[in-house]
Amino acid sequence: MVNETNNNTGGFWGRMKDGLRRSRDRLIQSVDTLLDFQALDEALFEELEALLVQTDMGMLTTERVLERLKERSREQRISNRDELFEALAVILEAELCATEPNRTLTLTGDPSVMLLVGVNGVGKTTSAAKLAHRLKTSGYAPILGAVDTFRAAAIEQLQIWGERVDVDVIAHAPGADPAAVAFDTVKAAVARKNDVVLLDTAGRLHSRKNLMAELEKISRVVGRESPGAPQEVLLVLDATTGQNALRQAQVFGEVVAPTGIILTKLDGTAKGGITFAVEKETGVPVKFVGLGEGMEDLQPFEPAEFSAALLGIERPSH
Ligand SMILES: Nc1nc2c(ncn2[C@@H]2O[C@H](COP(=O)(O)OP(=O)(O)O)[C@@H](O)[C@H]2O)c(=O)[nH]1
Ligand SMILES: [Mg+2]
Repeated sequence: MVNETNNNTGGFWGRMKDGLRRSRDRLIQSVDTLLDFQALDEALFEELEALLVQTDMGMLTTERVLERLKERSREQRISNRDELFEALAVILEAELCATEPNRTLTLTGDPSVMLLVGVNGVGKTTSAAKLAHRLKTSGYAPILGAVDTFRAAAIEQLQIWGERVDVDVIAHAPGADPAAVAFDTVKAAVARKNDVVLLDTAGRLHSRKNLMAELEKISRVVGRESPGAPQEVLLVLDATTGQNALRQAQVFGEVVAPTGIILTKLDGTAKGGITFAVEKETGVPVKFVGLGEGMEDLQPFEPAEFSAALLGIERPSH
């Protein structure tokens, strides 16, 4: 299944650990020095606060998390660095699970139609292809639609990916009506017995009104061809853009109703904390994360693995 927990992701999540390394190493030194004196004092928590804020976690979340860590360090008499970081990872995980977000993809449609939306360059096309690959590997029969008809290069890019992951791509000429491509892709899916339709949309944010009209038309047209479609509207956000990603989430949240977020480019960024802020501000669950440019580099979001990787530690066994 697509969202099932894979315990073999150490290497994958490991790619996230580099981004924060320098500040974490500095923190670890401070922790060790302070622990020599057997005291978890204010200065240490201030450094931890700076570290978490630096990940773009947001002030409110950071403060709440550190309050809990203080409580726990008193209760459990935390006396070494590993215990402290493990306790913090467990608190971060709990923070991401507090509202019990539904992170699974809806795959019950006939076919299930998924729209990938987001501004230019965030990784929509790449994520559509990676998701197609992932679904195919899990036994589904996906098909891709080149709904971004704005540039010829965008269509070609998806076609090249389609060949690479061995998934059919439905495309029209550049400049064609995006909704017509969406419609044809769903029709092709029905005819070819594809059970998942992945639509790679354009990312122009020329105006909210136009974007809304275009995405509404696409939704209406695919809904006519397949009842209940689109089952998913996946908002793609680039983690390296920090606060900008947050703003994009807000804008798109006003235009469409995203059912999930794909957070890309978490490899090598120190801004992974944006995950917390994005979920808090939008109420939309992060369903997948991108940690590289290859076809395998998209994984279901796993709060425990993610929280540990953000702190650069192995996943605590609890
Ligand atoms: N490092 C890294 N690069 C990514 C990731 N996802 C996408 N990219 C790169 O980001 C660039 C833009 O991606 P693209 O899919 O064309 O974005 P789009 O304009 O939203 O369709 C490409 O060079 C991708 O290879 C990721 O998870 N990690
Ligand atoms: Mg694209």
